[in-house]
Formats: sequence, C-alpha cells, structure tokens
Amino acid sequence: MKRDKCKTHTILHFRVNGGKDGSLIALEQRSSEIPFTIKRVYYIYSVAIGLRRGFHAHKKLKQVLIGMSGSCDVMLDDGKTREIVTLNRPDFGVYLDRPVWREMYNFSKDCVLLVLANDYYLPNDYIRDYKLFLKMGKDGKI
Ligand code: T46
Repeated sequence: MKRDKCKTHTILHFRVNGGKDGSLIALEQRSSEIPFTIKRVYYIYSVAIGLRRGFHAHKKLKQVLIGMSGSCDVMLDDGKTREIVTLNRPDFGVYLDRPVWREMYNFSKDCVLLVLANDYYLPNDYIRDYKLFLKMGKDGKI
C-alpha cells in the first residue's frame, strides 16, 4: 500500500479491486495496511450544512479517517503546521498517529465519514482546549 507522509498525518492509499462491475477495498489489520489493532469503528453522517465538528486533539488515540461518500474537509494542526485534507474518495485514508488538533467542516449532505480507531471511546484522552493542547506540546506532555 502506497503511503504519503505529511507533517501532521499520513495518507494511506488503499488497494482497489475493481473493474467494470464496481470496486472493492479490503482493509486488513497489518502494518502495511491498517497499522494498528482496530478496537472501534464509528461513522459520522447527516451533518447539517455549515456545521463544524472536532475541535480537539487526542493524547494517545490513533485513527484512520476515510471519506466513504460525499465529502468534507479536515484541518489538522500539530502546533507548528496546519494542513487541510479533503476526504472525498473511499480509496484513501488519513492516518493520525500523533496528537493533532482537528476540525472537520464543509460536510456535503451525503457525507459519510468512517473512522477506524485503535482504542475504545475514552473521554480522558481528549484535549478540548486549543491553548492547553499547545502548552502540553511545548511542555513535552503529549
Ligand atoms: C475524532 C473525530 C474525527 C461516543 O459515545 N462514542 C464514540 O466512539 C465517539 C467517537 C463519540 N461518542 C459520543 C460522544 C459525544 O456525545 O458521540 C458524541 C459526539 O462525539 P464528538 O463530539 O467527540 O464527535 P466529533 O465529530 O467532534 O469527533 C469525533 C471523535 O470523537 C474524535 O475522536 O477524532 O470524530
């Protein structure tokens, strides 16, 4: 699987099995595909036009975000660099393997955003204050 490493994330390009009859992508839990043990899968859909979500970073959680249908943008900020990715195809994923501040926006009406995560839902893993996120980064606490 091809990967493009960026400052705040890594793009995972999935192998597409396809032809005239349609396409199929299989994601296996192995270092060359989904590089962690998947403990949780969730998806976000029916987001009202103009709404923004996210506004947090994770201390430890690793995730892969995939735009299954429609499109949305995700802004990623590691405290030094800001990058924006448009999730508009099911054949690539955004791998977040370090603490990055994220905001999702520009959701199309038909957007379905799928997320694979390496851990259960743990509210204590969230940093919901941007200034605190920057401070924790500077202090080497995340
Ligand atoms: C992330 C981005 C991409 C649960 O009960 N279980 C879950 O696994 C999740 C993810 C959420 N929830 C509850 C907690 C809230 O009451 O669902 C509600 C909405 O969650 P939140 O406001 O955190 O959703 P987003 O879209 O802001 O963020 C989510 C993930 O929480 C986050 O980890 O990286 O999607």
